[in-house]
This record gives sequence, structure tokens and C-alpha cells, in this order.
Amino acid sequence: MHSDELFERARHRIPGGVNSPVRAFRGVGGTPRFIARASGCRMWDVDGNELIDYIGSWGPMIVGHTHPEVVEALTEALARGTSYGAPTGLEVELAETIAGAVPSMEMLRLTSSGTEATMSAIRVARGFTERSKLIKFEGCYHGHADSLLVKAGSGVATLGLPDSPGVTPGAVADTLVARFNDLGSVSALFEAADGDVACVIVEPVAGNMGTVPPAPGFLEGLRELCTRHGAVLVFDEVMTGFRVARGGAQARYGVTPDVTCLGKIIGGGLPVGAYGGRRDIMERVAPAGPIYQAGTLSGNPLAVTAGLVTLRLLESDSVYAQLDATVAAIADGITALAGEAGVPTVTNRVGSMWTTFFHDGPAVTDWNTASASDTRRYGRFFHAMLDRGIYLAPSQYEAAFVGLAHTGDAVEFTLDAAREAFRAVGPA
Ligand code: HOZ
Repeated sequence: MHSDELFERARHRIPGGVNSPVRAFRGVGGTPRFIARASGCRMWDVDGNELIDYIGSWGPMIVGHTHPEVVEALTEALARGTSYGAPTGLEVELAETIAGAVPSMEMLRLTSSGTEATMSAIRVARGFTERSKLIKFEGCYHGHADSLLVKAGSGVATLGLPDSPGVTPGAVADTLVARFNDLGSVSALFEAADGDVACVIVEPVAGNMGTVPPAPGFLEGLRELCTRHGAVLVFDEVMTGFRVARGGAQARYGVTPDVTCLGKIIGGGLPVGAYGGRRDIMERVAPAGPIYQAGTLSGNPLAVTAGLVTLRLLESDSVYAQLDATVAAIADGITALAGEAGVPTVTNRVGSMWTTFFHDGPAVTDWNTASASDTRRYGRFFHAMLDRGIYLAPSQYEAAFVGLAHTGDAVEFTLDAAREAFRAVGPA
């Protein structure tokens, strides 16, 4: 069966034909490719096309698809059972490995998704501070929990949805929205909330409005404001954890949050999430404390096995140097090729994440600037790249992810494709 036939069938039984909105290609038009298999930095669709994959399952596949060590460990684990609903030694090992790499996570709890991690972190922050309000940032996305679906990035931004029906006014009454990279907007919300802010939640490097780095001093300023106002600083490092550095954005920028959310890489491509932080906060989580949170598949042995092997493969500093160098080559190449073709772009990159915004510049620093991108031109570029075997995110408002399997050949092939794709898109 081909992608168009499968999509037709899927739309009868699955809303929009997909199990997560962005992958339906609404942001770029056309029919999503249905994937048959993957290996290293490549995927093959059911139509027989080979694609260099810069989505990497939206971040987890940093060591490449079907890495032999991950596959071997999973095969062995599979024979021992897929889920027990009881604790295992592997979970302890993963918690210790994470805490070793991210020292601010003195204690942590595993979940089955990033959404569960962020919604639980918010609950814990509220329970711990006995306050109600949270501050989030326009264009940041923290999963689909009701209280966080306000001015959100990712699929919400891609589909141009202002809010989601089904989220009641009551559910978002305590959600305050600030501008990313604008400490003044955060300060004003703290003042107006009159001591009722439980937490500030932020993607320390935004990835869900496209890649947007924190301005110098922004994360430090959030730390200072949260400390001054007695609020919990939550870093959503679902995307950046073990990606922009082994210790995540907090290690890269040297700013310590109170609570961190993880997902993606720590499950090595299987469903997982984690939240954790200061011991005095996490000791309030049930059954140690009264704040309730649970999950049947939390700490699933297969997910934990894949995560442990993946984190072991990322142990050396040299892997992060390699990832940075790969993205630098791609981002610099793309910038030069866009310039040659007269196509206005702004390319942001941090570690192994990058986004090329089809934007007049001079910079993309927040949702206001990101949303001024020419999404139609992005769509044309996306398809020109896809036709040439390069699989980018089907939305201007997502990051591209590079992994250890993206070697020089793949980069060269990508830049050759980009040269032709920019020509196909044409000057502004
Ligand atoms: N919203 C996620 C990316 N930021 C996942 C998208 C998907 O899996 O379709």
C-alpha cells in the first residue's frame, strides 16, 4: 500500500489520519509519508523512497534509528517481559544515571510521556508552594495538558489554533502568558499576581516555535525572579535534555532550575517522560508525600532499557562536539545557499537543534518574530527537500534534529538538495 492509500484509510478511523497533529502535513500541504522502516539517519517510506531523517521521532533518535546496541538490549529485555507494574532495578539505574548527568534532579519520577511529566511538575509546584498561578511563554509548548494549552507552540501554532475547545476557562484561569526572552513581561506578571505564582515553566531553548535560543541573561533573570518571588522554576527539557548538552540546557547555560522535565532521549525512542528536582519538592510526591501522581506503564522496562543504552552511548563529551559540528555545517551551509538563491532566511541553532525560518530578519527571538515567517515558502522548501530525499519537520514551527548517525555524506547530500530546493523556491 502507498502513503496516499494508507492516508485515505487512516482518515476514516483516526482524526485527521494521524495520532499527533503536526505529522498530518497540514502546515505544509500534501500527503504524509507513511514510514516502513528506519536505520541510522535514514528512513524508508512505504512508497519505496529513502529519506534522510531530521525529525528523529521529534528528538529521541539521537544515536540513530535501530542502533545495534539498543536493538540488542531491547531484544534481551523483551524476553524477560514487557511490563510488570512493579519496581525494577533498571528504573533505579536510570534515575541514578539521570541524576548523575543533571544534578539539579536530586529525586525524580518516571512517567510515560513528556506531557505527563510537565502536567505533574505543575501539580507538584502548586502543591509545594500552595499557590495557583503559573507563568508560561507564548510559543512554548509543554504537551497537551489543559492548563498549558494557552498560546502554545508546536501543532497548536502550526494549525493556527488560538485555543483548544474542551479546555474550560477555569482550567486556564491561572495560566499567565509572558513573552519569551522578555524578562520585563515576566516581572509584570509576578507583580500583578500578588504572590500567587506557583511556578514559571519554560523551554530553556524553545523548540516548539522553531528553535529559538534564550537571550543572554534571560534564563538567569528567570532564576532570579523565581527565587525573589518564592516560585518554582521549571525547565521543560523534554527536547533539550541530553541533547544540547548531556546535562541539558541547564548545563549549557549554567542556570539551575528547581524542577526539570525530561522525555524523548531518556527513552531511546520508546514512550517515556520524567520530572524531578529539589529533594524538598520531590519528597512531597506520593507516596512519600501527599501530592498524587501515578502511571501503570511508568518506568516501563523496555523504555528504561532503551533509555539506559542511549544515555550510555552519549557519555563522552566528544559526541556533543560531533553533534554541534554537524549542525554548524548544515546551518552555515543552508545560510550560504539561501543567500546565493536570494531567499531571505534566518537560521537559529543550539547544539544539535536548528530551524531555518523563512523570514526577512534580522532575528527570530520570540513568537512575535517567529510567527512573521513565510510559512507558504517554508512549505514549498519542505516539499522541494522531501522530493530530494530530505525529511524535515512538516511545520515551520518545529526544530530539526541531528543525531550521531548524520555523517559527512548525509550532510553533503542534504546541502546539495538544499541548493536545488532554494532555487526551486526562488528569490523573494
Ligand atoms: N508536538 C510534538 C513535536 N513538537 C510531536 C509531533 C508529532 O509527533 O506529530
